[in-house]
Amino acid sequence: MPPILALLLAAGTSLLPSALAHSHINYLIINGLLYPGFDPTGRTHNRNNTVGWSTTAADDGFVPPSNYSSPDIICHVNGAPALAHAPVPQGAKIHLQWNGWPQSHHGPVLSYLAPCDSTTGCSTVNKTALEWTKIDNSFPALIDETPSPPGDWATDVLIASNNSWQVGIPANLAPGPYVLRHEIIALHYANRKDGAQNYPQCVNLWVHSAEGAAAATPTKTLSLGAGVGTPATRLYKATDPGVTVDIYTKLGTYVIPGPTVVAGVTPVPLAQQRVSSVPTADGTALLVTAGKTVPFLGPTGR
Ligand SMILES: *[C@@H]1O[C@H](CO)[C@@H](O)[C@H](O)[C@H]1NC(C)=O
Ligand SMILES: *[C@@H]1O[C@H](CO)[C@@H](O)[C@H](O)[C@H]1NC(C)=O
Ligand SMILES: *[C@@H]1O[C@H](CO)[C@@H](O)[C@H](O)[C@H]1NC(C)=O
Ligand SMILES: *[C@@H]1O[C@H](CO)[C@@H](O)[C@H](O)[C@H]1NC(C)=O
Ligand SMILES: [Cu+2]
Repeated sequence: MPPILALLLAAGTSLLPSALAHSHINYLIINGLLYPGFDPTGRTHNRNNTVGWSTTAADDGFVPPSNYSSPDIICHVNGAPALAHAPVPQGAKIHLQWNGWPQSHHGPVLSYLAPCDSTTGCSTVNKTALEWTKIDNSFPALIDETPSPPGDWATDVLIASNNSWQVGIPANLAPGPYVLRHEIIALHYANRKDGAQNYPQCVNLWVHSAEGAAAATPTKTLSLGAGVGTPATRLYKATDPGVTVDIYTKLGTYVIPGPTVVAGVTPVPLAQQRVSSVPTADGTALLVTAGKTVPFLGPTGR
């Protein structure tokens, strides 16, 4: 970015069109199959197949550090569970398609999982009781400050990947229903008081065992039972070094907010993020009816 642009940003001008455009997850792709996310800007949803949690963030906006202990940080403003779950084999990569991302909004890309009850799934879950374990922190979030700050961040990789991010589901993750909390923290105003911007997005998954050649070699199962993770309202503090940075000065290093990635899990490396992923068909989402998971076979209506 030219220094003059950085100065304008640092000075807080909102003349840049990109500063107005925020985003949400449009859809996910798992092994070529598309599952719809939730569009908060007004699209009508068939809730039977939408796997993205609903929110009232109609401006596609963010949650500020002053609200890090508010339930809004869990799954965005007034986040409420999706009815459907996207089925996903252990070890699969999930392609999360954002509806664009502004270049100015540099920052880390984070992903967490929280387990739900294995019979009732995630559609009726109490979001404040969810306990989150980090499975991806886009390390290194700050990729390159040369020739000058702010340089390239994980978000620049996301933009270069057609505004998408690949999240790996651990091959040894215990099968069952999970909420995936995927989040971008934009740092373009983090040099101001309460200036960082968190964009959390939640989707329901139902993890099942991989089959055939993709099956995991026997290894210790990753069980995210009670007490393993952290409630989202305790993930971050407004004083965290990773949310009080001035990205227009040379940082050298950057401390990614939140807990560390759970032991034994390797996030999809940055070098493998830049893949094109165009869906081949619509996926069949899973609903829980009378305590049983059933495929939703209706039209998906993206
Ligand atoms: C959603 O599923 C419920 C329960 O199976 C069904 O009654 C309803 O018609 C479905 N809605 C749509 C739009 O398919
Ligand atoms: C932060 O939370 C307060 C209290 O719930 C709310 O009024 C305000 O709109 C929130 N701010 C943002 C930017 O979401
Ligand atoms: C939801 O979970 C929170 C935290 O565990 C708990 O305090 C609250 O009572 C629960 N709400 C309901 C309706 O169960
Ligand atoms: C890029 O993303 C758009 C949706 O935002 C999608 O329609 C298009 O197919 C994607 N292209 C590639 C090459 O992945
Ligand atoms: Cu924005």
